[in-house]
Amino acid sequence: MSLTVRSFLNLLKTTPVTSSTIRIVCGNESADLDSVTSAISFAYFKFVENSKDAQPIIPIINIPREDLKLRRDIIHVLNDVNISEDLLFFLEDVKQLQESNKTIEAILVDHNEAVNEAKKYITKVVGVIDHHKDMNQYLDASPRIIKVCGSCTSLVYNYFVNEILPKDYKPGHDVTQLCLAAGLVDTTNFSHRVEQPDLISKELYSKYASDVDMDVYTKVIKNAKNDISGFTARDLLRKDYKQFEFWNDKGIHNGKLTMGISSIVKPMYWLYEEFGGYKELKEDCVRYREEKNVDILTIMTSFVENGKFQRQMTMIPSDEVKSIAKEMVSNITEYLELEKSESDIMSTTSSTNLTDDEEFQQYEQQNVEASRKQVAPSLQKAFHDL
Ligand SMILES: [Mn+2]
Repeated sequence: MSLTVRSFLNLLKTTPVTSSTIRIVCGNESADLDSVTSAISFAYFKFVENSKDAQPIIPIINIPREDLKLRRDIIHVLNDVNISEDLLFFLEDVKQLQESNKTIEAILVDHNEAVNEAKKYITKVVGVIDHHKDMNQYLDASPRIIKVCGSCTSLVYNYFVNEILPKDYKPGHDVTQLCLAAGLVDTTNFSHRVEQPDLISKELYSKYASDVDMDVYTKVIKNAKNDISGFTARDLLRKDYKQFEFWNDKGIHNGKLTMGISSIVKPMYWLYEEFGGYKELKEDCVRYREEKNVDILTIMTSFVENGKFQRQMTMIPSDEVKSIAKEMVSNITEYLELEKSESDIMSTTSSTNLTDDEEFQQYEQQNVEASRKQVAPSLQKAFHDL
């Protein structure tokens, strides 16, 4: 019988770290299902490839342990393959390793440039597997696989199963299910953003986890992801959050602007209603923007309404960058097909008599194909081109 992912993680937890150099594999800071399962499966496959390594690679979830509970889809999928939270490693664990003077070499999955907190702990990036825009970093990393496709797990799974591991190797059901789960969610059961690597992995998944009903499992995971009952506004803002630094050569705002982008799976009017009205939600957003110490907090909502997939983009800039935010929006209006949206705001009762200062910069984003993966680089360009 092959080694289970659970027993691999258990082994990591019970093996003391003795070497002075330690290797981690780390997903991106949104810590979505793709990032988490890419990191775990990479570490697992690497151990299968060479179990004699004195110090196996440790998979890191790029958030504080406390924040995992906000990701019910991930908890659900991990639970399906018998992995509990106590077997996982988080930002605190990397911090601890760094504080004990370890050299930390990292493989990045589901992103190709280390940023923010994780960046502080990583000594050197030695490998990259990702499906985001290539930032042209770590050109000597090995592997260095960056390909456009729906799910990063497709790249990880194909790399090990088709290239690295022996021809007669049969991946276990649990590691297959982990990668498949992310593939299903990222491509809506292989119907959106599907590229060649996703199709190749789909073939393999059908072979090594043939009992999983892909359609049903997609729905189960999406339901778990959309279950945000009991969450506060702050919980929702930090549930799927990424932070960016934008640059401007002309020295506008001292040449630098920081932006946090929260992806949320409910429309803005739902948020107004759920969290006490327009003004109250705005206060929560401003507080979160201040907590993260960014110039602009942007909320990207995506949801299905009247059978139609829709997106909205809302900016909450600090007073200092309010006009910069407006200019950036006008730069990307055409690409994202933005339309100023008033209806939601005005239909909520507590929103009457808003002064201009209290107004949200809320837009309907008609270009629904553009997710944060595309929107963030376009905002960078908009700031750069000011
Ligand atoms: Mn991804």
